[in-house]
Amino acid sequence: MSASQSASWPSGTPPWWTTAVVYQVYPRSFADSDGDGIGDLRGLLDRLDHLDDLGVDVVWLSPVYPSPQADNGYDISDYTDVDPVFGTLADLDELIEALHTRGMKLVMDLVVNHTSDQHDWFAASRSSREDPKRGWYVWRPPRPGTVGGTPGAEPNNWGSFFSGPAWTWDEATGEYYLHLFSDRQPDLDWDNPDVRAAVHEMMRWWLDRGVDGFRMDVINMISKDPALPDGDLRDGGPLGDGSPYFLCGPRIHEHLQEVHCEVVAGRTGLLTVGEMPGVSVDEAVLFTDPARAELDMVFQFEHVGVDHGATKWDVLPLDLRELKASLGRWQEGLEKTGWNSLYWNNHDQPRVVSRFGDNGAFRVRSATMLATVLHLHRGTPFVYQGEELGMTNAPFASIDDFRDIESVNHYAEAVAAGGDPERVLAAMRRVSRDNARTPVQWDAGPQAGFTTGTPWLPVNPNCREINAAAQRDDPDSVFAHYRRLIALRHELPVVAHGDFTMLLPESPDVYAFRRRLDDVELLVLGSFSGGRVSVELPDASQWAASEVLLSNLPGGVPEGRGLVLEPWEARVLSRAVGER
Ligand code: TEU
Repeated sequence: MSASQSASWPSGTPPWWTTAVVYQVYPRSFADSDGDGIGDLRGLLDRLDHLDDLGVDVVWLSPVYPSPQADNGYDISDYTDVDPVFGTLADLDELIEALHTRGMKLVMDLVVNHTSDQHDWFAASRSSREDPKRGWYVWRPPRPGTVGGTPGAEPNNWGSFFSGPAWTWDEATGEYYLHLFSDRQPDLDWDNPDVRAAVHEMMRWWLDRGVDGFRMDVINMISKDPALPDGDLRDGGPLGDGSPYFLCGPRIHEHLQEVHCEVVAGRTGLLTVGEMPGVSVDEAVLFTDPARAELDMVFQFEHVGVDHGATKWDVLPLDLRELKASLGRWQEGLEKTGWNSLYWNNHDQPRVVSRFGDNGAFRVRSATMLATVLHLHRGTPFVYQGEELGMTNAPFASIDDFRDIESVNHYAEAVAAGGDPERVLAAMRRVSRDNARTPVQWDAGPQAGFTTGTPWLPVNPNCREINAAAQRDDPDSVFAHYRRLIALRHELPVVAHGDFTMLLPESPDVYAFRRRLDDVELLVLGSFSGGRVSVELPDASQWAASEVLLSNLPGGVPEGRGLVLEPWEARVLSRAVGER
């Protein structure tokens, strides 16, 4: 039985987003129209042809709301406006209109696990213990028997994601507030019905304005175990891991069903995506089961953790078998119920061609191979700006070149703890989020055509070779290959809806799988090797007369080649099979 027959969609037909491709814009680094060195909405408006040419269906816009920018906009101080650095609400209205005219949709980033410490809600909440908004955030007294503000007096031992404790002492009111991220990002208390009502109202306000959905930031962290217990100690230090008490917490499904009911139900054509670090396949099935009315899809993290040691800063070499085991498990787990999102990159991940490919001699080949493997899975692919050009990690020279709060805090903490600065930096060059955030490389001119001013984060010097202008009309470019992959998903039902079977799970250098829908079968092969490899498939002879649907070799696969792959080659074969 094929997956399209087995998957259960309430209406009987798969939703529109099962054949869609999403493109993520990180506005700060996309295109700058006014020369202040920071990308903006008018810059994006000027570049919509690029997205149109690529053929994507949806734009996910990282936060453009007013923000002190402690975490580049993931610290919001006003949910219903646009930060002047990015433009105005009128620009945003124009963007919605322009995208809709071109047949694309706009999905906003929704950051409601926390606000900025500069949000009016938090200003009120911290003003006094009696303020009506005190209970909108998570305030707690010091640990019994300790003196507030002294080390170890925090209400529990949780560490924050951005180094240091997850609690900050407020001298004026004599309590601590919780922040899973930086101290500039206090967590909202979702147990408080007024908080939930305010969030629902704000979401409706955006939908009424014309946006088409939300990507929900760390949404599986909004429900905490009310006892806030200590976590197991991390790395032998004083801080504990609170994740068992805040990931997919006790009321998470209830809260998301309420969001669906209060905000989404009754509207059509929307997309809701939950970003969920640490989510399991079983939880993801619950979140995305259409019958439960929670979310359309989740952004999971398992496959981007395969090269992490004890922390993300301990970088391990890629073991392809683990990557396949992980993605294969998710394909299988969400085959009958629910839906996967597919991604290699976003604004938090290093560039995939530098991470899992070869960003030297085989940059184009390995970038197109990685794209092929990902886009031929079942799920909704997400392309992060610059990925479609094969952009690489950046050559950061010293700590002064980094801007990201996570990286900057990590360096300070690791070096203070006695770490060798050069080793700390070496890891940061590989995994820092700033790798994803260098400006988009539009052309070979000054500042890569990103800005007429000084960019907030330096342009990668490889922009002279790697840029959009050089690729747009080149049929062998990374850009052209992404365009073909996106078109394939739109044109071939087997790509969107076919079932998925992983092949050769034990091969250390070949990624191979089959897709099948009705009488069409695809074989997808990707080489993760810099040498030639032979693919040992038991049914190899059956593919001898098949059609080459897609190849990343200039000129295509040579006649009579057989199942031997060139370095970093990707090949998609198609054949007709008897109806099952
Ligand atoms: O990220 C969630 C998250 O947990 C991680 O990806 C985190 O950014 C970090 O890389 C862990 O090492 C989301 C946003 O995508 C991120 O940009 C924000 O900084 C974070 O939430 C807080 O809003």
